[in-house]
Parts: sequence; C-alpha cells; structure tokens
Amino acid sequence: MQERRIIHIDMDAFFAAIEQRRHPEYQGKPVVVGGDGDPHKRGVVSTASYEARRYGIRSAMPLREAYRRCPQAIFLPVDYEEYSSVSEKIMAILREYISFVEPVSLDEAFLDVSDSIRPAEEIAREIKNRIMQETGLTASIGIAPNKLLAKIASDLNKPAGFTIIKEDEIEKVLSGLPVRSLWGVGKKTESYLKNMGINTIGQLTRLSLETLKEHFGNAFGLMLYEHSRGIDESPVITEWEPKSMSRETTYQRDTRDLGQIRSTLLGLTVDVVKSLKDDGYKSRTVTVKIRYQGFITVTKAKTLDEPTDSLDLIWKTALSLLSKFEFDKKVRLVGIRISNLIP
Ligand code: TTP
Ligand code: MG
Repeated sequence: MQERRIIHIDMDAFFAAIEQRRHPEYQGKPVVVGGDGDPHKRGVVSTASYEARRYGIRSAMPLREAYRRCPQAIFLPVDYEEYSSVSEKIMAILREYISFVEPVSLDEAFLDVSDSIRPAEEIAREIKNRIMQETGLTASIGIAPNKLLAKIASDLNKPAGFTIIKEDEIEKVLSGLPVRSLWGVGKKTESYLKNMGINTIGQLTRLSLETLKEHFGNAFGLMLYEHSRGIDESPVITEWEPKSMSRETTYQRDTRDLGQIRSTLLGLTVDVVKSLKDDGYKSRTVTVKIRYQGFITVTKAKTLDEPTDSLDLIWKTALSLLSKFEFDKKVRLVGIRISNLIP
C-alpha cells in the first residue's frame, strides 16, 4: 500500500491569539479568554495565551483559579462570532489546496494530500504562510503517514511548530511520550495505566494484545495496541459540498449608523462572493443577519430564480433585504449567508 501523507493543522492558543491580534496592546501579555471575561464570576478558561500558560493557567480551569495564579492577566469574554469567522477564513484557505479537508474543530483540521503531486511539506509551508498573511495568526503543523501521528506531530513543537514524523521514526518519537498523547486516552485511562506502572507509550507497547483486551475490552484494547505502535488507518472525512458560506462582523461598538452598516455588509458580500467564485459555486439564497443590542437576532432571506455568482446581483439582493430591517435599536453584528449552493 502506498504511504499516506496527512497534514494536521492546529492554531496556537486560538481564541487568545485572535484577541491579541485585534488588540495589539495585549501582545506579549498573559491573556485569558473564558466565560464573560469576569474572573470573579463562575466560569472556566476557554484558552490562555502562551504568556498566561507560564503561570500554569490551562483550558477548563475555573476562572477564579486562573485569577489566583495571575491576577494581572487580561481576562476577556468569549466572542464565538469572531472566532468562527476567523475559523472560516482558515478552512477556506485549506480548501484551496485540497478538497480532502476534515475540519475537526474551529482551529483544527486534517488534510489528505496523498494524491497530490506536490510534496506535503511544500503544501504545508505554503498553508502556514498564507494563514499568517491572511489572519495574522500562527499555526502548528504536523505531517505524518496517518491522522494519529499527524496530530501528535502538530502538538510536539507548539507554538508555530512544523514537525514531520517519517515512517522509520515512529517508534523513536512515540516511545518517550506520555500515554495521554494518544487519541482516546483521557484522565481515566491514564490513571488506570499508571496503576499498572505504565506512563509512556513505549511502556504501553510492552503489554500484549491479550492483556490490553482483558483490561480495556476488545475494541479499546485493540485501539491502544495499534495506536501505541503508531498504527491508524482512519480516513480523512471530507464534507463534499459546502451547504452555505457566510461572513459576519461584530462591531467593537454597537451602532445605528446605516451608512456604516451598509458598508460593512458590502465588505462581507464582496468577501463571500469571492469565496463562492473561487470555489466554483453559484448560490440561489441570500440571507442577511442583524443582531441588535441585547442579543436579539433577526434574519431575512430571499431566494433568487436562478443560481448566481454575480456580485452585483447578490449585493442588490442583500441591500434590498437590509432595507426591510428596523433600526430602532443599535446593531451589534452584521452578517450575510449565501446558501442553496450548486457547483
Ligand atoms: P486547542 O487547540 O485545544 O487550544 P488552543 O488553540 O487554545 O491552544 P494550543 O492549540 O496552542 O495548545 O483549542 C482550540 C480552541 O478551542 C481554544 O482556543 C479555545 C477552545 N477551547 C475551549 O473553549 N475549551 C477547552 O477546554 C479547550 C481545550 C479549547
Ligand atoms: Mg489550537
């Protein structure tokens, strides 16, 4: 069987890095994103900048605990709208390179470039640079013969890592890593293995398949057996067709200025129509979304007679939809979605 070439991309301190990019004054400082940004309230850390991690702050830690460890950190609320729109940009870049993209979460994806003529390393370097140019954010990249190893690789030299694991290095790379690095090994399995005297993946490979099945059941036992040896044949699962494309912007300051709202919508429309054209799609349905102060969200949609990729027509439609909204309250977010896509 031909060796597969899988690329795994994982953005560094994703939510925190986005906040540091849009507030340059936070760069180089400990930033903690979580809850509504008030460390005295209940809530957990979504993520922390690498500067904040030096104080032992980690994802899922209570905000109060994070505050105790680093009271001078900058605490910020989670802004999913913004993070999703950055995520979409990143995924769109990836899809330009290869149609086999599996987004795993907002900041993480696998690409299968096995059939590409270009070397995986070259594609990955270009992707990393494009992400930096177009979002100002750093990604960590892993390249390996399968998903399991590509994910381990991208994690090895964070942040801004670029790590390749070759077939003949698998054992060497895995043996010293904690068992926790393996997919599916969480706290419970980790402490169970620890009680058996096993801390590293290398130690795990010394257990026979029978022993593993005895302790962990047939399926999970087999998985541990294979994964500890770097064996993983799971495919990169692709969504074949995007059902819709969207762009949205949250204002730093809520506004009722219709001129500003119109120009925001125009920018978003230009952007989304560009993606539509680049991906070779046409769309029939245009939806405009407005979120007012107080988180009240209203959407209005129109379906055209014919699918189109014409910026003029999509913009005219968006503008006519915008005119149907009321602007008695200030606007927090403006968005556009084009759906009913056909290749
Ligand atoms: P991760 O990729 O796990 O973390 P990260 O990107 O912040 O940092 P790094 O990859 O450099 O280690 O998760 C991506 C985003 O998902 C993260 O920025 C915030 C969010 N997230 C949570 O909201 N809760 C969590 O418990 C975790 C782990 C992540
Ligand atoms: Mg990440």
